[in-house]
Amino acid sequence: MQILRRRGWELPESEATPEAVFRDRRRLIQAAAAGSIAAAAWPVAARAATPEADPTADLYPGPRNEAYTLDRPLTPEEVATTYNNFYEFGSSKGIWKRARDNLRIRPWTVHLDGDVEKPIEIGFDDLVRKMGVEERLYRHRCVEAWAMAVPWSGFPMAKLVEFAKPLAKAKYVRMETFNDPDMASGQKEFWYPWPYVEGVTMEEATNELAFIVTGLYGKPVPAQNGAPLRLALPWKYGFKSIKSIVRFTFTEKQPKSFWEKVQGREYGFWANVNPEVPHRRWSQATERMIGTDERRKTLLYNGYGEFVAHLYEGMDRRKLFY
Ligand SMILES: Nc1nc2c(c(=O)[nH]1)N[C@H]1C(S)=C(S)[C@@H](COP(=O)(O)O)O[C@H]1N2
Ligand SMILES: [Mo]
Repeated sequence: MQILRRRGWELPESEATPEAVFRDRRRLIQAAAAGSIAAAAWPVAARAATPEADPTADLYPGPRNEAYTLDRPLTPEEVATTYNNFYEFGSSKGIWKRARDNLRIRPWTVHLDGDVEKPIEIGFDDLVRKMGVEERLYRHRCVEAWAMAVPWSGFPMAKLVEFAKPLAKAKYVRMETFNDPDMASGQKEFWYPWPYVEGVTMEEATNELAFIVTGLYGKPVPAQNGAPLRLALPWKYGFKSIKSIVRFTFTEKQPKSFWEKVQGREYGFWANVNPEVPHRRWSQATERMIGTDERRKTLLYNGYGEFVAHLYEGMDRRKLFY
């Protein structure tokens, strides 16, 4: 039984907008049947996600994990779901419709392989039910100096690592996005080294902050934000948070990421947020909250030092931050 809880981004009851109608399934179906909701009148966020059709929709919203708090207001849902980086669907920020209309997420098989006791293939719906979901409020900081604060849902990456049963020799987790140029036209751009790849150390993967995202704003995560499962590493630049993952490979070798292959002098393996180390094209001193003109000072480790600073003690400071 799902208990309806009021959340910060939900509209007050008094605003009888199409959004409010959308949230009431029965009324929506009746209204649609009666032809009283024109598709164009649907709010952006409602069109961006179709929880009704999703067999895991009953899992959301999961219980909020209160250990992670924000220092700023949440980014509105219609902003976070319409301003995206997802190069598989194009290099502009406005690819959300293209992702929504083309990304097919069922069936979706997740592979866990490499240095593991035994390789596992599991369907996404089975995996998310096995892992369960909770909700966390996290900041997200893109290297292009924009930021957002959103309620992700999902499960700790540590739980997935435990399920995969890696061998002691595994030092890294390499992750891969789907590769399907017919579905994702950006992947026809042959100068990019598809598929998108990212990697973390085992210590990072099992740090409590590393989070496998399956939901956003109390619903299954929309296509454009990396459905059906993506990573959230809030202390690192956004490009580390790989979307639409199909494979987790445990390995002794440090993985070479998509952006490292594109431009190794601009994008490194560690990519920890640091306001003092500028990127070649963007100062990292401040950030703009998307949907606003507000600029904020960027924090070391994006403000998550208490959770992660110990992972990097004694390491070359400069190398860690690009
Ligand atoms: N597969 C894939 N994952 C990706 C990207 C991408 O282009 N492809 N972009 C990254 C970048 S640069 C950022 S900032 C975030 C953006 O996530 P959002 O669209 O949910 O804000 O996704 C990251 N993960
Ligand atoms: Mo980014």
